[in-house]
Amino acid sequence: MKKEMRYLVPEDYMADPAVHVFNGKVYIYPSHDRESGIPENDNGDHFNMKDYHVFSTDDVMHGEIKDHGVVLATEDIPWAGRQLWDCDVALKDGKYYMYFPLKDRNDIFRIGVAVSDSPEGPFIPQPDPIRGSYSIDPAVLDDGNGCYYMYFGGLWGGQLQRYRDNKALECAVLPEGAVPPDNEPCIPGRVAKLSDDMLQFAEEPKPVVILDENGKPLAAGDNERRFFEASWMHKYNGKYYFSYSTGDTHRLCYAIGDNPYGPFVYQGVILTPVVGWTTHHAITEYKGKWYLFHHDCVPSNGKTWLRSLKVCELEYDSEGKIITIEGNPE
Ligand code: FUB
Repeated sequence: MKKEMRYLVPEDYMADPAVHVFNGKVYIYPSHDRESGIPENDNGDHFNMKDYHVFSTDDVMHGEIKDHGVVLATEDIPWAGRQLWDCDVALKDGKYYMYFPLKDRNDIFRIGVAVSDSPEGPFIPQPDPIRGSYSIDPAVLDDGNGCYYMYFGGLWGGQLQRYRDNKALECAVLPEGAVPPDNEPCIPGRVAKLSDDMLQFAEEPKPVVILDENGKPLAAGDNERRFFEASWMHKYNGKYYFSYSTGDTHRLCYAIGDNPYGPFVYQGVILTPVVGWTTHHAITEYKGKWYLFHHDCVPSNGKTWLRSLKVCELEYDSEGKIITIEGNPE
């Protein structure tokens, strides 16, 4: 389906939106792309971001998008190496917790936490990353019952292939093959409940298993459906919708489960490929309508590391299936 699309911050490059409604307003927490001169590679070194802005609005499609300025920067983070990638923010007991992936000084991605009294920041970072954290793209679900869950992980430059059972491997392993006998399961994203103080994992991260129509975990070579990065979780009619990017096939897909841990059953494509390499999103309800926040590289003429934030409406059919949206229709 073709949709009315809006570029949200045309004056700058922003990507990877996380979006929540706090105090009756929509708050957008994107990555802040910039030109750092680093050549493009499969490790994602060209995504060399170093700070975050926060934006807010009370009219998603047509209202003013207010820029609250820089709310966290690498120079403020005691353990920082490089590359501030996709973040998310959660509210608990009047405090706002920003979760962010950043490489430490050994060039290993960890997930950090920064705290604020306001959704507009500034966010004050904790001295160390979350114990036992790894990889990228944290997305936090407030389950509405006092429990918060972090979904995370990303392949290739996101380093998820370097871990099995939450332990670092000596050598990264990317399984392959979509058909027997090589149909190894794909590397799953991860989910972990957060501690009561929101600053640590309350448990060892678990795999986010996505099943196909036959009840089998999606295979590693099933590149058009398997998890790559960009986890997001939302609830609709009491079900848990886990959505994600397929990375090298450039789709946003989703799977549905009955609880925050899954398993989730694959459903289909939310957004067809956009101009650019990465695709990344947030799904949020506001004033009775659902929105898909995402990004593309049209304004930068296809420079994959200079992405622009977009939004359009998202709709479900009568059975709760998301109606597929065309990324960049002609
Ligand atoms: O912005 C850097 C990385 O690109 C994100 O962490 C991924 O999800 C992809 O959008």
